[in-house]
Amino acid sequence: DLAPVTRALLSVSDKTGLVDLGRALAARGIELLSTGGSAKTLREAGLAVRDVAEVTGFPEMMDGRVKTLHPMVHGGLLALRDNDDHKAAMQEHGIGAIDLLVVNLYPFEETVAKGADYETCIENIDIGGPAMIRAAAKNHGFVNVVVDVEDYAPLLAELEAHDGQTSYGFRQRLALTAYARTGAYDAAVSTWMGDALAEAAPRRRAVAGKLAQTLRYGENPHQAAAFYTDGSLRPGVATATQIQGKELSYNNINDTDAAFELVSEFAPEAGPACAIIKHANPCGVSRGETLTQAYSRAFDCDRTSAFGGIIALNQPLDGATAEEISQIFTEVVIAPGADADAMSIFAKKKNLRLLVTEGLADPRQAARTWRQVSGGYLVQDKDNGHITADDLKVVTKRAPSDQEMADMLFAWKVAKHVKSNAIVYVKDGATVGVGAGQMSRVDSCRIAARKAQDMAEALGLPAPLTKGSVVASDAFFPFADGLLTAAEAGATAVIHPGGSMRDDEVIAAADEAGLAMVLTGMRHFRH
Ligand code: 93A
Repeated sequence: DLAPVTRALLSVSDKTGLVDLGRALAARGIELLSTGGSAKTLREAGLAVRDVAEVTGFPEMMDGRVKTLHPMVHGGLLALRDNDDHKAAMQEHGIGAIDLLVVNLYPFEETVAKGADYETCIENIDIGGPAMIRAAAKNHGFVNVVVDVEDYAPLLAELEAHDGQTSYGFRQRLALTAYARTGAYDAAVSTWMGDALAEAAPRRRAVAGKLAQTLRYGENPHQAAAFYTDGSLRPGVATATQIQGKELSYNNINDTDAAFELVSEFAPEAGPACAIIKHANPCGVSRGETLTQAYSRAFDCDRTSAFGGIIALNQPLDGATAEEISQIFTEVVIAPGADADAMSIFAKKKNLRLLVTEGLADPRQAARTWRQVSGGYLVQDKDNGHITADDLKVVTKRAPSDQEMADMLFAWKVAKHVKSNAIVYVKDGATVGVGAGQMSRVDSCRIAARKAQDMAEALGLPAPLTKGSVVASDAFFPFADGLLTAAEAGATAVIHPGGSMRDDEVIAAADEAGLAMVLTGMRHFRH
């Protein structure tokens, strides 16, 4: 199943490693064909190259839109070397076989990420490149196709190992990579067009992704896993720089994303904020006078769960906060920067992963989320819903105080990031109890209150911090029971969407208990 490589076509936008590759191929006596810019680069390095234009008998034309789209090229890639008809056709038309294709495509994804205009993006849709890649990959029985600079070295090693030939298994793997690339490329085009046309219905889009990291395993050690990025340059776990620590795991990436998206709700201009995440749910979120205080107050919400958690900060990490964080075991810290003090303190904690981003995520930015179900995908707009104090409707006899109002808006932002049924108690800009992921709302109310009680005992406080707190619920209270549980825990004000059949009953119970209640008219389910 070994096949020799005697003629190669090189046509690359990213010229990284091109000259070295060309030189190594030429040293094996492999003839080099190439397109305009690639040929120029090779020639300037002193290599002998034949222009594709010479092979096709047509100049590259129409600003390069048509350069390799020709039977002399595609015949050379697609001809079956062991088929008499194909051999006769090659003979008759003077088509030479091309055994190796090296292509990387016009940088469409990068052009989109840079925010280029519509025409520029269109011009960066590569046509000839994917056509050749698909042809060569189809004919992997004989032809090698390389679409990634990372595969240059393995290709040369393969040629070396087999005296200028490649094995069938090797060519198959190259073909698989090639189709993954062309598939992702067209998906990126489709995603971009969907955005450009503000096409609300996601049904006309394909999923785009680029393999960023092969993970050690998935959610559990027996599950293989990988991380794909979508080419967006937005601040977040996918674009962050890792300063130190082991490779991120599947669960780390998921939780770090949750932590960073949550802390990004809090504009740095409004003061420091910290979110601590466990299993994609916050176990403490707080504002503070300082970053250290924001962290400590977040930690005090649920010290037990915070162990081994993921911490996100909305301002650059400083030395004092790094020192405080170092007191317990933490998996990941993500922040929009870290100063020298912080880095030297963390350097002693080899296992702690530190990620820095360039700024925060924009929680209002439009985006899509994907979820897999058996047999398909669910696609929806990202929940970038947002409310201000003006959107709230006070429905109780008592109106909330300014402090209650500020805390309710804080609690509401946190609740959006808690798995449903979400219940979040907040006092003075810090969560004091979080109930997440329960099948009944009243259980989330009870669990959050119970955890606050436990923390009060652990910290030696006279009363749980839920006393005098406000409470947010991600969806309406279907009955008064959840509300009454919150009142019993000491909550004095409640924020929720409203809209239940029994709203009147729930409002009456709030009035009875002396609570202030506001309705948002917006739900934040998160499953
Ligand atoms: O404009 S194209 O779609 N038309 C073509 O016929 C064609 N052939 C190769 N783009 C085409 N290519 C692409 O040109 C390759 O995929 C590669 O990205 C680029 C290399 O051009 P150059 O060698 O001139 O820098």
